[in-house]
Amino acid sequence: MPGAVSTSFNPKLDHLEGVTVYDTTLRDGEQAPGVRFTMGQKVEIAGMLEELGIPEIEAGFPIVSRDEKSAVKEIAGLGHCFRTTALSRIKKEDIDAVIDCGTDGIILFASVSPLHLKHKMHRTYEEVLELSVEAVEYAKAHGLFVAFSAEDATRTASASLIELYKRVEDAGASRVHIADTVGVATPRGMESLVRKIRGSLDPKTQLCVHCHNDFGLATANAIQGLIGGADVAAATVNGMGERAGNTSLEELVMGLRVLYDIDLPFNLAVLSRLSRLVERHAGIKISPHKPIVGDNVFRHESGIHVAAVLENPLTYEPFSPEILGLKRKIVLGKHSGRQAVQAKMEELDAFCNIGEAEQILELVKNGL
Ligand code: HCA
Repeated sequence: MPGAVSTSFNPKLDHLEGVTVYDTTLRDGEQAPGVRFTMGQKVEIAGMLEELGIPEIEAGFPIVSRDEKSAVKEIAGLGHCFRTTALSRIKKEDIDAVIDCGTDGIILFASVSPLHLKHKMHRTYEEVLELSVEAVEYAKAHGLFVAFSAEDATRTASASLIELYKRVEDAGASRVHIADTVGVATPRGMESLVRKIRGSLDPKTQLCVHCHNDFGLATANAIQGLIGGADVAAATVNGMGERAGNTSLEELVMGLRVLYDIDLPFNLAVLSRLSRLVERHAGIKISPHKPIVGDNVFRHESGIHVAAVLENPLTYEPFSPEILGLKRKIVLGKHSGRQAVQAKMEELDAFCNIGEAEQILELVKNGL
């Protein structure tokens, strides 16, 4: 990729060429405590996701409230290029709420992990299988694209998961999700689970990984799931979501692009603007060292780094800020060197000779 380091460290994996990413900022992202997007904000975020080139968005969870349902309906009616889906439990009233919204698809979710069966579903395993099949058939009969997510899949015995997936696949689900609901998967664990599930599904059934970031592994797990054979990964802008959040959209897209040279059809220059828009609307400030979009990602202070960056920025940057429509910044501070001072002066359309640069540096390092 022009403007990025060579990716020869990572193997080229041809099967990744066909993978896609979908966005769930307006559903799982908004489940971050305290976040409430207005209808206008949701429409604005959806518009920018379209500008990015996202192929699918999960627009919300219609049964949650009247406002939520109206927003999903509004977005579904805007005629965007992406596929719209909405979340639903395996309950008729939830599915009807999605149908009323006019989305293209539905994401049904249910859990068969022992913990969730006992303390959340309050059903037997067999009952959940039956209800899941009925829910898929009902949604399918209403013309929806049907995805089915096994919640808490990473704490569920793989034999139970496979049986559930086979039953919903036979009932008409076009995609099944492995949800790492509490973020306990590791990259190796996720890859091996994906391989097992992929091998037991009809090749036409799509497999999606939905990862949470409780151990900071959501992006790594999503990428490793795709490497293992998943077709789709879910993500949210800035990785926002419940608890420690979800796979971050910008990390996933740039990771696939730069580290694996996968040319997803995204307008990368939109990523940073999108991140700022969501940061503002969510009221959740992103950390300066947030990968890809944090303030410090293209700022350099250390003298050794700055000297090399001025000669060739890729010495200390994995890719150029211009790819994201951003600019690199040289920052003066206690770690600065002479060249940084001269570069800073040039940035300000001024000039200083070496002696002057040294005097300025003295002041910067030891206080004015
Ligand atoms: C949740 C449900 C879910 C569903 C994931 C998916 C999860 O707990 O809110 O759509 O595949 O993480 O299990 O977000």
